[in-house]
Amino acid sequence: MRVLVTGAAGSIGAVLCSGLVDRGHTVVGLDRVPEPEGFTGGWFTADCADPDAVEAVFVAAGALDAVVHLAGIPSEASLPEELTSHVVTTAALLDAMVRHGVSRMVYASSNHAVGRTPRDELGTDLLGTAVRPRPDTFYGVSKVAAEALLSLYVDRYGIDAVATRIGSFLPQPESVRGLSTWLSHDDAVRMVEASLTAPDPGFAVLYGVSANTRGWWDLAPGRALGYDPQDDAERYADVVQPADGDDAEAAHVGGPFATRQFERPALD
Ligand code: 15L
Repeated sequence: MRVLVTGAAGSIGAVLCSGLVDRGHTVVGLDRVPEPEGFTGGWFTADCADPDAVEAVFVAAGALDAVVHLAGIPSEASLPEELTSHVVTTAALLDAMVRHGVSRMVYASSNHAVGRTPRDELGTDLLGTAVRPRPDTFYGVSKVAAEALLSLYVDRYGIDAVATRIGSFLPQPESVRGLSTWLSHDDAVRMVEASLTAPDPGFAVLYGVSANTRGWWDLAPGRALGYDPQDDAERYADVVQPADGDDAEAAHVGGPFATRQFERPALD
């Protein structure tokens, strides 16, 4: 497939671009920063929040099969900043996709779309995707809103869109919470390739985590699309050091984002 990857210079982007190329796909990178050294494939430097710039990228890029949209602030900021970073960028890309006949988006949503879900409400159950959106931050709110936008465009225009609610994307888990939330690099590539190639997903949501023994999220929606995670954070359990904040982080699935330190007015 010929895939436009936004946020291609970021930590997830770099891993996915090389992983998709290794699997035989052609990758076109898009980021606000210039092409990283060693990148193989086309590159565009532009801001996805600028619809004219996005349109120019689609014109210059030529035929695309799909967009993998990773670009966006990966942490908490004010509500307007988050909405621009996640919702406006998604809208600009979706509009360009409709104009240019690109029929699939794989979207980097986040576990923080449901991060305010209390762990004690789950008991021993896994958290599925047919649950109330329960964001823990303005970051999480904007991910929920971006997912809603995908749903609208799937219904209006018949495109396919897979929202991947990513856990903790790291080379290896670094905290006790991470033993539940880790997404390995290799599983991230597996997840995105499955989301790109699953036949007719329509609008779908999956949890982007590895097959962690201590996982909290239901992997069945991902497996239904062909995402077959192979890694398990448990193999790092002996090297992860307990920390003071572990109990506070364990109260909600969003961990630190659901703690009081993130509480602030929306427009500050
Ligand atoms: C995310 O979605 C964030 O982008 C990242 O900064 C981490 O907070 C990660 O989730 C996580 O929950 O570990």
